[in-house]
Amino acid sequence: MVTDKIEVIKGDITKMVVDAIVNAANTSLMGGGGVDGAIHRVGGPAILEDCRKIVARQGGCKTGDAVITTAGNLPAKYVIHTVGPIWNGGNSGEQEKLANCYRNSLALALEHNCHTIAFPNISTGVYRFPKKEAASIATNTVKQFLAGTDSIKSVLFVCFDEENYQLYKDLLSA
Ligand code: AR6
Repeated sequence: MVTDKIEVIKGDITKMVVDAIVNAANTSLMGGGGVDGAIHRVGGPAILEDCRKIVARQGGCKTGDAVITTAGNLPAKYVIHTVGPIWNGGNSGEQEKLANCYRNSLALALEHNCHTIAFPNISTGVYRFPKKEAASIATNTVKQFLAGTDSIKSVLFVCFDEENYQLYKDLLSA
């Protein structure tokens, strides 16, 4: 069952001992606040160095896309940086873009032989995506992806706030 591979945790994603943690970045890949700030702060400058190389090569990261770097001093092996959509009322393709973040991050994890992946609640902070809808998109997209591969053994949803934690708990126990 794909749901056996999905876990919800309340905590700080920088502490996760997994193959890859996902970062809710922005298109510049040059860092920011929220989870992005925490990942660069704890992971150290090696992550930004890798991001700069990616920017030099491809000029940043589009909304919904994902790129991979070292995890620097973090316990994870890699950081997958994805760019969530900024909520703009829901008629600008935000839902599909958010689903692409989860899909493209998992595809990149698979390419790099990552079997365990931790996600934050992408776009639900500074980018203001409604939390309930975001949680539903995240869980459905991950379930769909896991149904198509045996290689990914575990997906953690790491919730930082109580509201997201309860939403994910409810969705995944239903
Ligand atoms: N571990 C897990 N989740 C966290 C952590 C943490 N250490 N810190 C915050 N969160 P946000 P966004 C949660 O704003 O909405 C940045 O400046 C937080 O509670 O980090 O995608 C980027 O550079 C929320 O539920 O990301 C972009 O400019 C979730 O992470 C912009 O913010 C996402 O909140 C991206 O905005």
